[in-house]
Amino acid sequence: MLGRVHKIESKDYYVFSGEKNIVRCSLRGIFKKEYSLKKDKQYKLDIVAVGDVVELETNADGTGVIYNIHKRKNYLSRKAPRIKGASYRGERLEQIIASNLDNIFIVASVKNPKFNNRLIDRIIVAAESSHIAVHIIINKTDLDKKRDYKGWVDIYNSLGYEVIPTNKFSDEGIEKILTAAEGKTNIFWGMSGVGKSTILNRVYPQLNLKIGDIGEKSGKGQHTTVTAVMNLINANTAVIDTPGIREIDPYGITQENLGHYFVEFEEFINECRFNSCTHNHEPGCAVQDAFNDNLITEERFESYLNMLDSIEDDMIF
Ligand SMILES: Nc1nc2c(ncn2[C@@H]2O[C@H](COP(=O)(O)OP(=O)(O)OP(=O)(O)O)[C@@H](O)[C@H]2O)c(=O)[nH]1
Ligand SMILES: [Mg+2]
Ligand SMILES: [Zn+2]
Repeated sequence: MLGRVHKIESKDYYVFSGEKNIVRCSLRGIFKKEYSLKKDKQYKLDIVAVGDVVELETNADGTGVIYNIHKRKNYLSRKAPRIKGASYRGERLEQIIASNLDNIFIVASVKNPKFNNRLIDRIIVAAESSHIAVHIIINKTDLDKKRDYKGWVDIYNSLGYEVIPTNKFSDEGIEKILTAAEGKTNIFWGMSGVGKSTILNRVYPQLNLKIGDIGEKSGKGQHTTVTAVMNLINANTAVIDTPGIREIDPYGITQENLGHYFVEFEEFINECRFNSCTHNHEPGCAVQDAFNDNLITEERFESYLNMLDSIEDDMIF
């Protein structure tokens, strides 16, 4: 039987078999065995990810066993936080967030938590490098009476990304999300507390996802959503709600290839004098020229340099 992974809770894999039916599965032992054998050269943290297409057989008691995992069309990932993912050489493993994705809705809020364009740009890099179509939701517009967020709408629109302003007190943007998401697998990702679950509940009231409390003391966001969960809206449409993140280092991005995931650099990159140009200090850099000519915004160029600076050496592939 074919299925698609709905959510993972420690060793339990919940799998959609059909649109309405969820089977609690375990993983056939062979996977775990192969996995631990490879431990020393292990790159990835997870064997199975939310969104995976799997083959399962069911037991008499209604539970199931996953015996095959189909090759992923693509997946979204990041470097695992150091403590959890550190292997014996202290490298960071790849943490897979979800697989087989068409769209990502990057959710940010104008305030509470503060708008963070660097985080958006990091998620864009992760998405672009995995060939996932980017949409940006700017939520909590009710908290920005001066409408300062519109500058960001212009910046991201000019890059070709759809930007959807929303707030929980109006229907603005709901229809746009519904339309873009229809017939696709969609993941919602962003900082904790920006309103991912709130938005999903408004677009698909049947989901009834848990929402964070207002008036939390720290203002830090307390991770109301704790694991990624894929829900089916209809036979062809799936949405994945995710736990909020504080930071993201995209996996597998090097200083030399980072520029390729900043879409507005693309037309200049081939004009750089050096093939390995990182568009930072090198002479004859067409990207820096473009920035100086105001063809690339300061916001994005700074974000690029910030990211370039934070890239550490990946494992050798
Ligand atoms: N003022 C305002 N508050 C909002 C809006 N949308 C959501 N909130 C509030 O923001 C808080 C967090 O909302 P959630 O939907 O739980 O946020 P989340 O992104 O799912 O958070 P995590 O699950 O922790 O990642 C809740 O108190 C919501 O009521 C909005 O448009 N305006
Ligand atoms: Mg949530
Ligand atoms: Zn360059």
